[in-house]
Amino acid sequence: MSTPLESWVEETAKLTKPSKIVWCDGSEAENERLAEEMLRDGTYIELNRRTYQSSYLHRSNPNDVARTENLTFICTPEKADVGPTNNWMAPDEAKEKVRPLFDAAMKGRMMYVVPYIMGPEKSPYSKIGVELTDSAYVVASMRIMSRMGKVALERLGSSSQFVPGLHSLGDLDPDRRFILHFPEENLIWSVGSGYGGNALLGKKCFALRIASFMARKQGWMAEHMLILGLEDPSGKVTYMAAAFPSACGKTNLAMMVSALEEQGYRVWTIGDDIAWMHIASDGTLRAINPEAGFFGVAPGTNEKTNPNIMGALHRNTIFTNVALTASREPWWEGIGGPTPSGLVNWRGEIHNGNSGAAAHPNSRYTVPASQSSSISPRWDDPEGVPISALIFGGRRAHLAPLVFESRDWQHGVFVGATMASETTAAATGAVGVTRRDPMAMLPFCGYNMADYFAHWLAIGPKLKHPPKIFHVNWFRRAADGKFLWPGYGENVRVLKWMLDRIEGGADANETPIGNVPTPGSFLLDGLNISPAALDELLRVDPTAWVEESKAIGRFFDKFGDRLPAELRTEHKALADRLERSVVTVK
Ligand code: SAT
Ligand code: MN
Repeated sequence: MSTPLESWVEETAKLTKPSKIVWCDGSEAENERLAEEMLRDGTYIELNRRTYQSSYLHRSNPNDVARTENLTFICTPEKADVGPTNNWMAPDEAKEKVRPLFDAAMKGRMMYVVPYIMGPEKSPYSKIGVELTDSAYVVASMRIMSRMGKVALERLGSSSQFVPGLHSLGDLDPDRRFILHFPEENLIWSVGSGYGGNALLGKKCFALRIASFMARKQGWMAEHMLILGLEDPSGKVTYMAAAFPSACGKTNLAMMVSALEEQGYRVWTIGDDIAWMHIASDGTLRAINPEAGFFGVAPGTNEKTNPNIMGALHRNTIFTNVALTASREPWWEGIGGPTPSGLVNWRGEIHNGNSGAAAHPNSRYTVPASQSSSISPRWDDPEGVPISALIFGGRRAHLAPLVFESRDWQHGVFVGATMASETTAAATGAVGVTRRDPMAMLPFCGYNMADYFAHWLAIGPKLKHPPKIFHVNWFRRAADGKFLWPGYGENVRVLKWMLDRIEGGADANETPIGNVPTPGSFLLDGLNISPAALDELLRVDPTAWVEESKAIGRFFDKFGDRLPAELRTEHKALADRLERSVVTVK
């Protein structure tokens, strides 16, 4: 008798008609064999073997360089179940429409069976997925990003408890590109893209969209959050999770080399993109990183912004859409130093300065997490780490102060639900437009966001010590357009302020939006920042916030009656506090 997995593989092969089915074991030998094949067919480009061992460059189709949110659908019987922020198709209609695109799609190609675990191998919180794909690049990427192969197959056994994900490159035509989620069946279908979150189905599709749906039913949380540990001078480590939209610095924050290392503050990395958090029996919120690697944005990464990752990228790394130097090393804008001559751009053309950036703005590295020297000794702890702070944030050139603390859990959920950020190159579409991105989950929540807010509200009271909730903005600009805050390793000063708040120290001023640090409550040793810049960073402008509050009201209106009443209450309280404060200022 065949197992549920075997039956599904067989059934899929009948539809997609591959020339061969390859069951992946995740071994070194298999990885080397695939690399050789990809070097032969041009999927991989060899890098300098001496300086970038077992590392490769991949160039994706120029029409396929970022997630495509407009082609991403949640397929549930009722449209109302996906809410106003998701694209919807009815499951039957979606299958009818997209099944023909899979018909014989793998003719002349391999179909790889890729079993994988999201989460530490032995964690009770981990889950199994299986991706069927015709892309060897996806197989090699999944091997870095998850616990892939034999370990997963052994854990699965003959069980039907896995998330099936069917992926085909199709013909890479955006008109025939669909990323479909069927949360009621735990099923994923993706066709027409070989890039990132569209194609590595364990990441956004499973670990966020499908998992968020599961998490609501099962009483846990699947969040778009990095996880870090902040070590204090006594050696105690406090764990924090932070949600920022894609390409807003989660990776750099999680891997930061602390500017306060001499004072005994150090940052340890658990994860850089996704957190699965459970209410543990001791009443703490416990987080695991479901991933095993980092799929990070390359441009802007250098020895100063992220020395830990720079050290990690010299082996076992796949680079996607970066530029190539004459000595066959990867290169991108903001890597540091002058632009070398003889560069080949991400499209494979000689870089001449007229053809835009040499590396695509959303070019990436895919690297095993264990290779970063910042990796926490507890990064694959099966029980996860207890979370003491949750941090929301985004890119706001104006308005949001460097940091503020919410009053309590309910207010914190309001702060997360009303987050906004300027868009980046991580998704197709305009860049730099401010959009509301609740909990950084706008493109990743697998159900109605109003219900997601209700789920958040319900979690807090179930925790013995709910984490404190903060909001940060590293991206505030002065009147001359320059960033006010140096960011990167200096962000540890903000984390330290949070730690002090958790432990009952550090002063704050109450403002209409929350508690903002007093300038004196920051440890500023060794940082050259003017008192005026610090004042501006911490300033809350009630008049500007009145406008923000109106925009929040319009955003909330989208959800109609489904929006939890608590959030309306919080919004009203904010509006009242702002009104009082505008009157006082006048
Ligand atoms: O979704 S991707 O995995 O392509 C990257 C991101 O947007 O975080
Ligand atoms: Mn992300």
